[in-house]
Amino acid sequence: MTDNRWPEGFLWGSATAAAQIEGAAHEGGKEDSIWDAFARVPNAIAGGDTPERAVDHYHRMPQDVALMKELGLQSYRFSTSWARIKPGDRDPNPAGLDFYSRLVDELLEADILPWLTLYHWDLPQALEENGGWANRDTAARFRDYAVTVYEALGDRVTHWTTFNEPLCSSLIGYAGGEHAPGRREPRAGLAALHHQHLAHGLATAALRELAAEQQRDLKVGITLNLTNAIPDDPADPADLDAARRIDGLWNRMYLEPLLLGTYPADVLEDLREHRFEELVHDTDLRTIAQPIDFLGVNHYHDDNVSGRPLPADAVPGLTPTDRPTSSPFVGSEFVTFPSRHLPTTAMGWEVNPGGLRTLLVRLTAEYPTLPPLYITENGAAYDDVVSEDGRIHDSEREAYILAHVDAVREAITDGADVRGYFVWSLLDNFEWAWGYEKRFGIVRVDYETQQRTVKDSGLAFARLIADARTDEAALAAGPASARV
Ligand code: IFM
Repeated sequence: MTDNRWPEGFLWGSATAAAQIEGAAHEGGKEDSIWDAFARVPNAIAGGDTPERAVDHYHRMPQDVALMKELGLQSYRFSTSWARIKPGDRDPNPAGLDFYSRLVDELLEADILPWLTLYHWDLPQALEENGGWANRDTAARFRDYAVTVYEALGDRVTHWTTFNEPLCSSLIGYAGGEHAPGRREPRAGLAALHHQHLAHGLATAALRELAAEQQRDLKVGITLNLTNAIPDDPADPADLDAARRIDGLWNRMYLEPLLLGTYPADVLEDLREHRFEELVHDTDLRTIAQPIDFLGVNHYHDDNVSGRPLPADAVPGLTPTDRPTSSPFVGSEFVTFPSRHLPTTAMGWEVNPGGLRTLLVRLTAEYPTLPPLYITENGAAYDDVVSEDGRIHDSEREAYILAHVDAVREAITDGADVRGYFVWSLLDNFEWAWGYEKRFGIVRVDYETQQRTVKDSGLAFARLIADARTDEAALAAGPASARV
């Protein structure tokens, strides 16, 4: 580290996901994803909201890219919709590919690095009808989809993420039931977990082969949502064991196969009744543990966990709230037990920037083969108010972002190799089972008019980027020009 506070080339960006912003859910050849179908299930989504229109990014993409440029973003992390690119997982859809091709061109023209995620939870519904991620064949279908996207965009996109937060699209979607496809089948959740790992490995290998053939620069990785599982009472063996189990199920079941080529023995033991090992074929772990160029880390909050019996007001499932929440695999243990008396966001999530620093330092210490890290998501939902001056003075979100950015800087000082930070999210958007009720954007969207207004947090983030870039340029030019 130098006195400009950030390592050279540190990347500043913002992130979104296709189903959360695009809208045009049945336009341009796109067919149902599991989220379109899930939104039709009564009471699955708060307020009966759907991703049908979202924030209309499909039609407003050039203006949205102009907004990114105005904010000074160096990179934009977006996802492609499988159901738009290969509706029903059939033949490639030229209109779908064309949308992403135009997006990439627009970004490059604005000098913004496209950072592409292939899967941010929106499986084509047709594949779900064939078993979805519980069906091993879906891993091969994903590899073929990845190849289609690479063939269309690989000449211009260098940074590829296979999966975003597979925990959510496997265990929460197939065992917890709170996310699409809304299944509550523990064994299907575990099958989805393993098959998504396999899909990651197959796609990574295929992309590497194509890039090598064409002598292209390729950076490929995966994004995990990682937590610190904190025992509610560190002196209580039941709480300590609950913390071990949550850490195992939510962190190590992802990190270890991907980075070490093994599944954690203690978790397999916990899951004995589900016969997890039977899902793992001979060469799978070798396929899964392909070297990756980066690990994306999404972190919003820690999880305070306890092994004490569930109280009467517990809510089933995995979504952290301000009430105790149970997990389908940990028996009576519950998480996000709200006893730490920390401030919380509108999601009921604790605000504790030190947790991000701890997490990054822990990863660095625990995984010697860890690739460079990028914070691919961090941010906060708050109940924004539009002031009389038309502005959104979202001081809590601004403070949240700045404090977490500081925590990243501290982790770097402690030795973590973190190379970038993407704030979640560029725009207010469709927050999955919460619908449009929870706003994470640094840019407000008026859902009636689709008007965009940069919030104070967005302005602060833009200043932060500008300062970091000025310092970097000054440093490159020599000490005389350093910012005061
Ligand atoms: O909106 C989501 C995103 O899609 C995945 N990570 C967490 C965000 C906030 O819940």
